[in-house]
Amino acid sequence: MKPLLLGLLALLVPGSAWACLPGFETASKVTRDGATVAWKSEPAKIITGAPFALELAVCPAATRLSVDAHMPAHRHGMNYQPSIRALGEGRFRAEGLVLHMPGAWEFVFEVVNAAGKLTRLTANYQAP
Ligand SMILES: [Cu+2]
Repeated sequence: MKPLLLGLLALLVPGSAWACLPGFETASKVTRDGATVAWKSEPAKIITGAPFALELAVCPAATRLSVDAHMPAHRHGMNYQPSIRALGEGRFRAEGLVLHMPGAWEFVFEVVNAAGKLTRLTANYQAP
């Protein structure tokens, strides 16, 4: 196959949208209604009970993003409100997250795109 054709095929493969967000190709991701959120924690391994940060990338680039976490089975959230900073080009940094107990957590991302449409995405996370 000619290289150009291979390039066009690559554009059709889901996940190749990550070309618009370099550095997040292997990050955790969730997609819903055409919006994708990718994130990497800092430190890379989240320690239960210790604060951590998330580097986030939204595709297509969002104008606003909120990040939260809760334990659905226990009906409670985190004890601290994380702060979130827009870094431009669909990238954000959330700081001050603490998963204060082991068990099943759910990250909740709310994305607002350039047209003002809100999409709520969730991702399960098992805290050791
Ligand atoms: Cu709990």
